[in-house]
Amino acid sequence: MSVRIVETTPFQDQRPGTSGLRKKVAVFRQSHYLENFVQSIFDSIDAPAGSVLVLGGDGRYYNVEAIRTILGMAAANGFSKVIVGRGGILSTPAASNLIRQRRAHGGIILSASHNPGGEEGDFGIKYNAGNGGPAPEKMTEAMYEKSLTISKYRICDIPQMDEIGDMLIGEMAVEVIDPVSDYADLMESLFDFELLRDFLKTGFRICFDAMHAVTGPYAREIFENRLGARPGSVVNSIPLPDFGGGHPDPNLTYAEDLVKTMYGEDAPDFGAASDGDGDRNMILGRHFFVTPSDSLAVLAANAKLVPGYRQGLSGVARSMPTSGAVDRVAEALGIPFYETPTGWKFFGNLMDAGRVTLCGEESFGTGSNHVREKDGLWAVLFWLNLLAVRKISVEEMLLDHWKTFGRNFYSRHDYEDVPAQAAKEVIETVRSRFADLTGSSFGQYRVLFCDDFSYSDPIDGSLSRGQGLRIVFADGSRIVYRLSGTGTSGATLRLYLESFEPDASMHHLDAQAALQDLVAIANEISKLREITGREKPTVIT
Ligand code: VG1
Ligand code: CO
Repeated sequence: MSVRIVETTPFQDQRPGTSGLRKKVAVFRQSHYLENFVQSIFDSIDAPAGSVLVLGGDGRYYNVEAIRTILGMAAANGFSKVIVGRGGILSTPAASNLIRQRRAHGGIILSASHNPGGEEGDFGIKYNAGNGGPAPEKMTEAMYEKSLTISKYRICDIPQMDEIGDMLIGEMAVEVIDPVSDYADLMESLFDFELLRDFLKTGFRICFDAMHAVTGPYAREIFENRLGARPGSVVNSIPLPDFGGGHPDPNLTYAEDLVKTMYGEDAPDFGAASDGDGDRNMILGRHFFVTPSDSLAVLAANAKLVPGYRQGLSGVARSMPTSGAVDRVAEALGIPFYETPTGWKFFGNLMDAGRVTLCGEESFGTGSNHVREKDGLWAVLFWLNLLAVRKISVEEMLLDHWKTFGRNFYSRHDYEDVPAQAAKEVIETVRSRFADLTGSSFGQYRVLFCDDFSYSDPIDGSLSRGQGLRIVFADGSRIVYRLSGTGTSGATLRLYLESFEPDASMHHLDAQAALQDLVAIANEISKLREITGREKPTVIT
C-alpha cells in the first residue's frame, strides 16, 4: 500500500485544552482538520520506527471514521502495530491500561468526555504517552506549535469495510482486541470480588447508569457477569453515538434518571454513574449524594480495607479547586499531599515517581496509580468494596468520616456558554481587586491572601501559571474562579466554594445553605451577575 503525501495548510485553533483538542464535530469534519492534528502529534512524539500505538474512543459520532483515518496515518508514519478496541471502543482508563500493559509508545484516545455527542455535538482527540497518562503540557504545546506550521501529512488509503478487523496496512499490523477483558481483569486484581459477590447476594441493591456512553459494556461485564448483580442493575448500557441525546456528565443535573431512582421510593442502596469516556464517577447512597472531594477523602482514609491498597498509600494529590477534605486525611495518616492544577496530566509525574497512590478532582474524577487516568468504574468498585467490608450505608460512611475529620462544605457553580469577553471581564475584575482585598473582611470572613495559582512540578521542575484565581480566608474557607478548558462554545466560568465545619452538629446541613454567604461574597467581588447578566448558574454540583 503506498504512502500518499498530502499538501495542507495550518489551522489556527488546534491548541489542546485541559484534556486534549475538543471541537464541534463540524470543525473536525473540515477537510484536513483531523489529519493536520494527528500529523502534529506524530511529529511531536519522537516515536522510533516500529513503535506500537493504542487507539480507541468513547464511541461517539465520528469515532469510526476518525479511527480509519488515524490507522492509515499511523501506517504511513512508520508504526509497526496499532492495537484497536473492537468497534473502535476503548474507555479512557482501559486505554491507559492497555498502553502500559502492552508497552506501547503511546495511545490516541478519541473522546470529548462529558461533552454531548452526535452530529451537532462535540468530538475530541488526545494523546497519552507511554506511561499511560495524558501528554504533559510541554508535549501538547509542541503539538500546537507543529499544527501552526504544518504543510503536509502522510497517509495510506485503506479499503472501505463494514468493520475493522485484524489486517495489514502496508507493513503495519492492526490488532483488534476485546476492549473490556483486560480492564475487567485489572479490576479483579485490585478489589475483593469474592466478598463483593457475597455482598450483592445479601440483597444489597445497586444501580449503575452508563448514560448510553462507553462504560455500558464494561459495567455489564463487571457488575452483572462477574459479580452477579441482578440483571438490570446497569441501565442505559448500550453506547450510542449521540449518548441518547443526553449530556453524558455524571452530576445531579445531567444524570437525571439516576438521581430520580436514588431519591425515589424504594431506592437502591447504592447508585453510580460515569461519563462519556468512563473516567468520571458520581457516587450516591439512598437519598444521599457524595461530593467528589469527599469521595476522594473517604477512599484515602479507608484504603487499607481494600486488597489492592492494603499496604497503604505513598501519598495523595488533588487539583487546586478540589476541597481540602483529603488534606486532613493525609495529615492524619502522616503521608505527603500535593496540590496540582486542574487536569489529570499533572498527576502523572507524581505517580511515576512513586510519590502518590490516590489522586482526585472535584469534577467527579478519582483514580490511582493502577493506570494514569482517572477511572470511573474503579471508584465505584472501591466504594462497593468499602461498603461490603464496613457494612454501613453510604450516608453513615460520610457522617462517620465528617465526625472524625470535620466537614469541608463544598460546591461548584458553573456558568456555561457565557460570551468569552464577559467571562474574561469577570476574571479581570477579580484580579484587579487582589491588592485591596488582602486583609479586608466580609462579615466573619477575613481575606488572608489572593493569588493566581501556579504550580511548579516537583519532578521535572516545569512551571504552569494562570491556573485559577484564589481568594483564601483566614479560617481556611476559599473562593476560586477559573475558566474551563474543555468547552467548545463561548466560555464556561467556574466558581468553586469551600468552607470548613468542625462541629458535628452542623454536618447534616445542606451544602448550598452552608455556603450561601460565600456565594454572596463571590458575586460581590467579581460583579459576575452584573457583567454576565446571569442570575444563577447553569449547573450546581
Ligand atoms: C474539566 C474539569 C477537570 C477535568 C477535565 C477533563 O476541565 O474541571 O477537573 O480534568 O474537565 O475531564 P475544565 O477545564 O473544563 O474545568 V474529562 O472527564 O472531560 O476528560
Ligand atoms: Co471523561
